Amino acid sequence: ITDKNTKHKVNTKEAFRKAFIKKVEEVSGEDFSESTTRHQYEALAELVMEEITAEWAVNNSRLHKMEEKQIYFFSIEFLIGRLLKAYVNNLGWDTMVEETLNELGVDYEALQSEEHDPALGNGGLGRLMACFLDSTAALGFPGHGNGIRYKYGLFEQKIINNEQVEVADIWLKNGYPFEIVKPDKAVVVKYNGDVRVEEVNGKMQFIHENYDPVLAVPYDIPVKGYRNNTVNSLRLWSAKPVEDFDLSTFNQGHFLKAMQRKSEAESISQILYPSDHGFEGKLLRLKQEYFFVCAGLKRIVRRYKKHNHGSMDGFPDKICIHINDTHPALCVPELMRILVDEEGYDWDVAWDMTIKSISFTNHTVLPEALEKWPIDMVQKLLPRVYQIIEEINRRFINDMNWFYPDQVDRNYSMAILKDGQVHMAHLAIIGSHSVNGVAELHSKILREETFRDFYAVFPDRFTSVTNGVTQRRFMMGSNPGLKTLLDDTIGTDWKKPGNMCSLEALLPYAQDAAFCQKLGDIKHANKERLAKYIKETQGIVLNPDSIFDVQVKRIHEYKRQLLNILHVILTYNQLRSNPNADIVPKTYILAGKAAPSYVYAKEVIRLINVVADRVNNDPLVKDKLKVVFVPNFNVSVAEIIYPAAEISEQISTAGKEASGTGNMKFMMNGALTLGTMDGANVEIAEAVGMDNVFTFGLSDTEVYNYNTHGGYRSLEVYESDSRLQEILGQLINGFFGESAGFQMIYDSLLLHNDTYFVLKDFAPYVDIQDIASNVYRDQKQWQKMSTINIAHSGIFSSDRSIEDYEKRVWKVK
Ligand code: 26Y
Repeated sequence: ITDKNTKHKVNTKEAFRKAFIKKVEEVSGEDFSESTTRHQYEALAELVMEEITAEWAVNNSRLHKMEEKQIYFFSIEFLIGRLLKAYVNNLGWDTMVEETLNELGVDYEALQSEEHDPALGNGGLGRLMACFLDSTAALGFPGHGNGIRYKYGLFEQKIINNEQVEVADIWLKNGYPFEIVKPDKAVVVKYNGDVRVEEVNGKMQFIHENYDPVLAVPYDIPVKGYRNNTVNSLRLWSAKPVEDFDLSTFNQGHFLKAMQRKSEAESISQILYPSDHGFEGKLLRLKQEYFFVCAGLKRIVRRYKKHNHGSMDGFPDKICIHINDTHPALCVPELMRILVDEEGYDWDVAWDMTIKSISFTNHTVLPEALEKWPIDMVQKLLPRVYQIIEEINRRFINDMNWFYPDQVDRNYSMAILKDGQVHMAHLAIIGSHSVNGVAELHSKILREETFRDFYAVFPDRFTSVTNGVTQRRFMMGSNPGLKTLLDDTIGTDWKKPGNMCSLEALLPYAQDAAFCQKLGDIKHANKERLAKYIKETQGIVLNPDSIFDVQVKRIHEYKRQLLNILHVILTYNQLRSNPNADIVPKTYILAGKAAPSYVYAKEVIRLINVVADRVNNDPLVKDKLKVVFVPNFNVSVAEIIYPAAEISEQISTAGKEASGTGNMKFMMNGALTLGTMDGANVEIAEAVGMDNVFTFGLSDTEVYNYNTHGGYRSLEVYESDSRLQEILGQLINGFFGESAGFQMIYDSLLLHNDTYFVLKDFAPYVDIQDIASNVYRDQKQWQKMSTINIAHSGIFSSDRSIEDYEKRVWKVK
């Protein structure tokens, strides 16, 4: 299992069995026969950690020598999911563990469920980082995460009376076995105060004084590569007061002040902001952003200097600082501050080093998600960093006016500081050598619309890297049936990191009846598994012979869960007027959280649940139509849902979804995409061919043209479609129960001109749904299409994304 010459203890089944029993008895203080699932989980987690930390130490000392270029992902979110099974699999322990636990009568699934799924991210952006960490380690690159150890992750979602209710996520309540706290590596982060200027030996010195110090304490989580000896790190910072006080020496006044200071400090890493596309501009959030930027850079610089004779020369050749959206954009002025103020470099040299070190990925073009901080807030909280931003801005505008004297207006529109705000995207672009979007279409929109002026000035800076997801978690791990079928059919090489494209060897089997039958059987078993989960958690009984049509993602207007549910209502209306209609039975599964302050999205959740209630309890529709809203969508729930899906709903308004990554997870599990030509759907369609996806709706150009010419008239669409008249009427006429009017949704579609083109795309959506259902009647055809999708899913592995970043951006090799 692992190299016999290392200090690893557990490398045979017999050794594992003994070690496991012993460990269970140690953690429980009881005989093995008395142990609970919790103790068994803790024991296995400890064994895994012992094995990994031994390798980790070897890795770290190799890394400390700084021979290879290191990548650091700075991200305000890392949505890692449960780790125990991933560690077991990556160690190559899976068979050994499964067999042994089975022999001991231990339920491995129940044991895994003891792990609280850490929800340290909102959705796509945070989950992408977790996939990237997995792939970076799998490919053997030294790459590490740097973020925040939130005490409370994303809220737990409950559905009560059809509405979303948020419950605090206390993920640390039973402790977390996969982190190691390193108090000796804590650093101080400074907020507020004044900057005093002093001249020392003819050089200006900027001294930050009277500041409020906060201690940043690192917690490291190992990132184990797939069956190799790479162990990288995810470092999450926790905020603490600088000094814990001695109670006895404090009088009453001081005590309260000290307590207040303590809780102010700790508040920084208290909670993850639960909004994934709406910028709020809260001071605490700005503190968070500087917190992990400052702490992370400090440690990286300290380690670099230690192994480079105290010098920062050559830093950009050995270190890549990759910033995940603009939340860590303060890396730019902070690295400048370190180089200029602390290391004494001239501004121009420092600027060159900074740009060479930093690269930036944008994850959304929605205007409401663009970060713009009030200047006075930044200036007060981060006085020296702000001065540096001012200087970066001044020089940038100067240069621009020098090179483009006739374009003063454009130059000013690109400023970092304007309209009383700090424009974080501008700071990130100006301070990086590489700017990328996350799918081809998205990158094109960045170049041609969102950042058009920057593209004109820095064409070489812009690139594109299409997202990817880790097949090790989202296919091999969550769909073992499929993994085994693929192994048996084309051999096991496709599982090697970076080698997923060899799944194309599957293509001939698309025509193979026996293979297709097996693929269908595996899907059916996965559907039964999901049905069982839903029965147990929600009491709803599903028909596993119906089509499982799934839309799971954050709830947002642009993702158009509303379009989906309007179509469900249409089907329901059709069945009510003709209960014997010859339709293919269908189960609609939706899930996702809404930001707590996003009232409209919460109304959509309520609508879905109200419709589900009505439909599922109507004997008229019997087995033909079911609607389920699965509460609390998170990584663990996702792992049960994707393998069971047959239709993957990816129906965002074209031009709005930067990439999507759920679309890729569905595809590699054999679901067929039903979607708009948006984000990475375009590349999925390209990969499998238009015959093997169901596409519909406006193109991004059509949407753009409507929007630049005053929108479209949703009322006209409504007036010409009697189906819509009936459905929208039902939203407000009490059809779904008196207390359940949906005036807000109704108004958005008809009075406020339907910003996201729901009505415009309704008819084509209904048509493509019908086409998909008809194809499903021909199971051979369906399994053939499914096989072709799996065969072409290799390019959507995050291994491929990481290799692209390596070649286009970091150039590690
Ligand atoms: C500034 C704040 C309100 C904010 C917080 C979170 C802004 C944006 C975000 C998150 C954005 C996000 O998750 N974007 C998603 O990134 C995925 C990974 O690249 C994409 O697949 C997905 O299309 C995109 O919506």
